[in-house]
Amino acid sequence: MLKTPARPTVATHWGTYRVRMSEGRPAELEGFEQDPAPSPIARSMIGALDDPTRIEKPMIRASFLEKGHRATGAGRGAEPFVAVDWPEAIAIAAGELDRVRKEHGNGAIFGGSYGWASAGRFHHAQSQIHRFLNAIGGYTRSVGNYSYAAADAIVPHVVGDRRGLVTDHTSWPVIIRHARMLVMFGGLPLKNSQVSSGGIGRHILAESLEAFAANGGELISVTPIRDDVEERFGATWLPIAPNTDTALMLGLAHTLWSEGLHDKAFLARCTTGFDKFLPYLSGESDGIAKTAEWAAAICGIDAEAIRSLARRMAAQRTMIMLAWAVQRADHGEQPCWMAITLAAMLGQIGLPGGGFGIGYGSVNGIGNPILDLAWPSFSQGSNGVDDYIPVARISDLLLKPGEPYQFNGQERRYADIRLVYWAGGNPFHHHQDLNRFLEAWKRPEVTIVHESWWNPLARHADIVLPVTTQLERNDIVCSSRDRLLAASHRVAAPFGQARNDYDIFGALAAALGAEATFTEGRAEEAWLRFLYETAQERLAGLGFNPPDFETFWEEGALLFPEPERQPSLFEAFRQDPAANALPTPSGRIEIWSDRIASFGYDDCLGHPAWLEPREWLGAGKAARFPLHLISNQPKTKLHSQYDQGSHSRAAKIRGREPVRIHPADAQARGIGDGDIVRLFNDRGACLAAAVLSEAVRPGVLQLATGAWFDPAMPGVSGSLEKHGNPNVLTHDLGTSRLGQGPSAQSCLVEIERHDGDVPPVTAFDPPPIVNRS
Ligand SMILES: Nc1nc2c(c(=O)[nH]1)N[C@H]1C(S)=C(S)[C@@H](COP(=O)(O)OP(=O)(O)OC[C@H]3O[C@@H](n4cnc5c(=O)[nH]c(N)nc54)[C@H](O)[C@@H]3O)O[C@H]1N2
Ligand SMILES: Nc1nc2c(c(=O)[nH]1)N[C@H]1C(S)=C(S)[C@@H](COP(=O)(O)OP(=O)(O)OC[C@H]3O[C@@H](n4cnc5c(=O)[nH]c(N)nc54)[C@H](O)[C@@H]3O)O[C@H]1N2
Ligand SMILES: [Mo]
Repeated sequence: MLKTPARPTVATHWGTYRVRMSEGRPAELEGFEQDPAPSPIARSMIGALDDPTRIEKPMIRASFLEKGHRATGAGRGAEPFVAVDWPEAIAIAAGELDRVRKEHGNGAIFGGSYGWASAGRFHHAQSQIHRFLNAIGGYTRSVGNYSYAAADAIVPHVVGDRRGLVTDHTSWPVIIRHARMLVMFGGLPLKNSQVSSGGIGRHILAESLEAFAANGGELISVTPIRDDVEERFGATWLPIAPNTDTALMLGLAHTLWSEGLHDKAFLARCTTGFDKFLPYLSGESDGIAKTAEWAAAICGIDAEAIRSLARRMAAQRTMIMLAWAVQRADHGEQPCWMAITLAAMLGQIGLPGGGFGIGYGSVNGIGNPILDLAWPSFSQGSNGVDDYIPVARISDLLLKPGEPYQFNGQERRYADIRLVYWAGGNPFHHHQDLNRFLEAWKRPEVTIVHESWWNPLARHADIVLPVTTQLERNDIVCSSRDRLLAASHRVAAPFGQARNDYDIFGALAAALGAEATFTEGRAEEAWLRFLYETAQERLAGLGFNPPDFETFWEEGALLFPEPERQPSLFEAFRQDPAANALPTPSGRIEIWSDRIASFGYDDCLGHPAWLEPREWLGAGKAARFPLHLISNQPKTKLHSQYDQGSHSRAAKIRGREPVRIHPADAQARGIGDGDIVRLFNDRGACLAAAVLSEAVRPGVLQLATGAWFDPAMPGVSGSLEKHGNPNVLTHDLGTSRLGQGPSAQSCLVEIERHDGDVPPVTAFDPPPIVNRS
């Protein structure tokens, strides 16, 4: 077995740490010496190794153990569990997988298993589960993500691929040197740049913003929440009404056009369709000129401020940045398309520090200068089923088998799912309208889950298989958004009977006759050596000389230098649009798209447009639910991970998630600071603790995601959620038929003081565990 060095390293989604050991146990995770801003999220990790929420043994829901898949799904989340030994758990799970694939075909297994799991190339739960399910014949999968699904659909129609969204962002060093102004829709919150999927060498956002500001650069933060940019960076705050960014951008575009400030030469050379967009902008086609006044009435920002901003954007090198949150809303495709259109009108796309970029403040890695190399990964094999859903259509999938739906120009039908297998994600965290999801989750015959903790997903499963945490196994960490190659050392023995995902899938594969395909005869160490050697070879191709595996394992972390060449986004295209044509139908940036127009969608037209969200402050529904709820990412954890940990719990108020409210809105409702409040709408209700704050725009509430779902009546859809999980309030409608992305940020609610009895939070109490009857 691989030896853990005396000074071990742990590499996580929130950064790299050196472990101070004491008497053979981890005592503290200390920030990596090359990281200027280590994240405190890691503080929760050691205490959670053996806290009361840990799952000790394989567990089966009581009635499922008795009746198998004939047990009603209605008991999920409400029933006690029975502990079983590993051989029995593997036999039951393998038996169900085999039955379902034989009776209904592999397409009846849903293995999308969306979620962040843990950093690490080998113990990557998504790769593990997909490789396993592929080895036994395949599964219905999910495509896209909750982060930027709408952008992922629209951006490739506009620029041909995912440049500026997923890859090729202009780097921070280039922005610092050349940009004079950043216009940031959704701000650049440091809280979010604590993390990046797959691992982090250095946290770069704070130092980049400092350097930009020190250079005299100007920051404009367009967001409903002031501290989306920290005060010390001196940004100007434009407190926009949520979900109205497209209207504001149209107002800016109208100003540019009406004052002749748009770059006609760039539009002619590098784009297509401005002529078809212009009648909409000018109002010639619909009688509504998208003037600054028109925009002001929608977005709540003064018309003169809009005009002045447009002029300043045209007068200097300006980068338009869009947080992913802005598109996680009804018609989330539109602000992406309109941001690119606005950048095209400014004519700075392809120039250093100009143009646009999506996601700069959303995770640490966007704008990080990376190496031109593909890091190795654990192969998933190939899927014998080619059916899929857009990831956020999970409730529809389970509730509407066989029904048709639209997705990006296709008519598709939902599969008939009998078995759901989840490892490395938490849909009771990530999905919208959890009361609806709870009903959907009762539908399949079998649900199998790998978890380390009794979180809401584990509590709602039939078969719960306990897995190791990152501190309990060895791994290799490298991310496509960083220059880090790190070891993550095993610093603790597995808790109870917890096993690695790999070993669980290996045992299942053996039971189902697929062991050789799944393991290729390798155990953990052999896989790590194989992955390292692949990385070594590719790094050698770039002229680096990484050490042998033993030295690497001892040192723990290698951080490679920034590449010298850092081209700006679309630099080559701008220089020669014919030779470096974009992979769009026209070869250019498409301000009008024939292809999208041909779909005939009224929720995504042939050009970017202001399409009213179903829920926003201007909607009729605001008469009953007058506040716009922003459920953004939590500062003290990653999603629901480590909500039970010390760092997350320290930020709760009387055990509940804080909800920020403007003092005027609080006063109108008799709500005081620290009061327990009830947020509600037609879909559900939750309790939270009020924090009065002028950092939120009037009319807006902010309740971060991540509190473990804690219904007053377990298993009963619609009961009061006690802990502060905003997804009992959000709606479960796709952004549009084009993107079908999650639209959590379009959500109207009302809030009231909760007088009387306050039910205790029970999210961190494990479910009842009983003896076999
Ligand atoms: N209202 C609202 N909802 C949202 C969002 C929002 O902005 N607003 N944001 C959305 C976004 S962008 C995202 S990405 C999602 C995030 O949703 P998820 O990624 O599903 O959330 P996590 O809490 O990270 O879930 C990961 C789970 O994997 C488990 N895990 C960790 N390591 C391992 C492992 O090695 N093996 C196994 N088997 N399990 C492991 C953890 O315990 C945890 O339960 O939430 C979405 N939901
Ligand atoms: N600490 C921590 N960091 C994280 C995560 C986490 O769970 N914890 N999750 C990671 C993941 S998976 C992702 S996808 C990213 C998500 O990154 P984002 O989606 O960018 O993050 P959010 O915090 O949801 O939103 C950022 C800000 O956008 C603003 N905003 C919301 N709606 C609107 C709008 O309509 N218009 C405008 N102009 N602004 C709006 C809100 O004020 C919010 O604070 O974060 C990542 N970073
Ligand atoms: Mo995300």
